[in-house]
Amino acid sequence: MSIRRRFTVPLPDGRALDLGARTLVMAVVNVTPDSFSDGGLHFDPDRAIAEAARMVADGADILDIGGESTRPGADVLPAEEELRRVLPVIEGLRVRVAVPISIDTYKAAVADRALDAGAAIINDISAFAYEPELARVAARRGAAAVLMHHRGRSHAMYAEATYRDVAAEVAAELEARAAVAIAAGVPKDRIILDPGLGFGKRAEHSLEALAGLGRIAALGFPVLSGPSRKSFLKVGLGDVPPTDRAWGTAAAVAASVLLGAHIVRVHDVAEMVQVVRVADTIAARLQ
Ligand code: HH2
Repeated sequence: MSIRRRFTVPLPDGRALDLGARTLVMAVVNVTPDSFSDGGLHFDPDRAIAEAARMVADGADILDIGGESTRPGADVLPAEEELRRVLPVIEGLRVRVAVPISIDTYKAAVADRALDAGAAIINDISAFAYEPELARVAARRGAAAVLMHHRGRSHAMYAEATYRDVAAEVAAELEARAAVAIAAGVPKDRIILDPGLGFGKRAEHSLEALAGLGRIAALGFPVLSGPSRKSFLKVGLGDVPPTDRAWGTAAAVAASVLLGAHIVRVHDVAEMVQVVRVADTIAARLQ
């Protein structure tokens, strides 16, 4: 027996994400000079395209393209600059890779143009809270939507990080965001929920949100987990830099799969593909 429900999430291009049979790996492609984990590495579009193509060869099922860093204290980027970063990468990848492309943005204008360029999934760290218009873009365009839990904004990451029961509160707030998306016209079967590890959460909160992933899965939507290289891993690893957190990420990815995640969002694709393949074989045998 598997712990996971199966879902088919339709995409605007007629394809669908088949979720639950095996864990899908979403690869992080940050076209930014300042991301916390890999800042500047793929800032040049040609390098970003080459790196993303390599991630697909390594087993990525989805490419998540982001042009604005969400790290604590990061500057808000004008939509035009974000588009200047992400559009050439999406356009280049659409003709090079077969996997669905996701746009990591909270801006309606960016998502709309990214969908024109070939993206099929909107990944919003604010779950349509920063720009409510984004929900209407998702509805109109038939995009799949990842709604991530967050409190506050990235420049004040911990201002609202007070919880009594992290898993219950995160699940309740995500359920409310899903209701907002559905009210705006996004079909329920296109919505994926994410606990937002590290967002509006201190390390202890992220660990509790991850351990309580089942509470989110119980809401009846597919679940995405994004623990990759995040600072909450320092609770176990000590103060090592993000690029030295691959093994810690592996533990959190395996835990995510065993707790019911359908998709994991990661930087180290080849390594984490191995992790999810093995975790899947165990998850399939959970009683
Ligand atoms: N984490 C980050 C960005 N986007 N989206 C979802 N759905 N879930 C996440 O956990 C998530 C996300 C932060 O990681 P990264 O993209 O590597 O860093 P930065 O925001 O600094 O570019």
